Amino acid sequence: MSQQDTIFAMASGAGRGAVAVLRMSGPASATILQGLAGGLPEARRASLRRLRAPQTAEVLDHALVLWFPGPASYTGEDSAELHLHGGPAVIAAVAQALVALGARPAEPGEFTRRAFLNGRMDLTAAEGIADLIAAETEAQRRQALRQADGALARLYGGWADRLARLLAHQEAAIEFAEDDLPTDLGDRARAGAAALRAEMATHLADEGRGERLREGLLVAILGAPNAGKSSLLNALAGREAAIVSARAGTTRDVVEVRLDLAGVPVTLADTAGLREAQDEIELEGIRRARRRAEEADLVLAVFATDAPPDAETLAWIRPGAVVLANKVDIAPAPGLIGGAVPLPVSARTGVGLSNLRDRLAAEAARLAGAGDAALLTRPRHRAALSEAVAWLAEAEVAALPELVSEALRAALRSLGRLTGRVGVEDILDIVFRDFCIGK
Ligand SMILES: Nc1nc2c(ncn2[C@@H]2O[C@H](COP(=O)(O)OP(=O)(O)OP(=O)(O)O)[C@@H](O)[C@H]2O)c(=O)[nH]1
Ligand SMILES: [Mg+2]
Repeated sequence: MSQQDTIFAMASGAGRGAVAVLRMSGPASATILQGLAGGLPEARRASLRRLRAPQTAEVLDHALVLWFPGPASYTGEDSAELHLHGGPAVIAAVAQALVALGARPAEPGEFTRRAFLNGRMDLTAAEGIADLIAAETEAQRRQALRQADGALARLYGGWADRLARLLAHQEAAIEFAEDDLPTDLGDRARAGAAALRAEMATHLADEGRGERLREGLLVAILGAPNAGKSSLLNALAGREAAIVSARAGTTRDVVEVRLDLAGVPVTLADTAGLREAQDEIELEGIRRARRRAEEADLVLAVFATDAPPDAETLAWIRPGAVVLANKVDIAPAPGLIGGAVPLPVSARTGVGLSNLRDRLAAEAARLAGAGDAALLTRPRHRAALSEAVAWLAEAEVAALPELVSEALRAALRSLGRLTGRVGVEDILDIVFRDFCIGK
């Protein structure tokens, strides 16, 4: 996978369409485009061209051609876009011509990888672009766009800059102890490390909201057989996704539907009714129900108003759980169930369902996303930042200046891995720029 290769790939989705966008990038882009379109069009302007097969000169398509000379392109390299007629035969013929002219099909993510390698974006922005393409809901789209725009790159890059400066001061204090430097450089480095660590710790204490928004929430519906779990799932999904019957023990497997709750993608899982079962299939269903409840971000504990609350579902009423009293059409909801105020609903008549939707949307907003703040979105971010925080803590208590230096350097490396810019070399530049040491 050489960066010297000129690569191409469809930028638009698979299948037939009015237009298919093919993207090319790499050092031979200009030559290849000349060979295919008979000349280089004006940069960054759409031009209508005949595309010809290199050997036979047969016209393959009439296409809009865009030429993006590097470095001011997405990848930073010379690149081009061909807006073809979107049929499979057109695409195949043009791809064949590109290969004949010396390009090769791109690997997954190779354009963005090149953009990163050419310094067009940091790693977190590249991840943001992947997330933007995968985004299914409004809140996901907003979070991904923020990240692709460099919100995390700026935050983490800013921290890395401050850290590099602290390290430079600390190194200077060691190297040039004899010279005419301020004497409290070491103390300042420690204080700076403490301030930085506090900011990072605040950013980390987000209860996983950014990660949850990116991945989607899992909400598990739990309750005794016949409580009306499957009926509620169907009501919320707006379709008959799960089988409902008057027989206790109807649902055996986990039945899942996807919902969009206030912009947060949610997987709502209906589960087997919890009880002391004999049947081995039902037992397996109940095991799965419990497992799903353990994994869930939110549990909906369902009780029927015409039956006493069962012990196991009561045990699932943990902080944050949503408690439902279903079937209020046949009996009134009790004021409290297991110490919690239940939401009165009827899956049959629809009473209380809009309250339930509002409540779920509020819970989703609480658990995932945070309006305008830039949140970390991947375990990778959390791991690297936690590492940096640990090293900063180390720097604050280290006994020797050299150890402070070591710890700061390690913290900087963690941040460097996070953004993908691991340069410790630039510290020297900062030393000399900040201190004018020597003559
Ligand atoms: N009157 C009334 N009946 C309901 C309501 N919700 C569900 N039912 C009935 O209760 C019975 C059980 O409903 P299900 O949705 O299958 O219950 P479940 O909790 O999924 O039951 P299992 O899958 O066996 O665990 C069915 O006959 C439903 O029609 C309600 O709000 N009011
Ligand atoms: Mg059911």
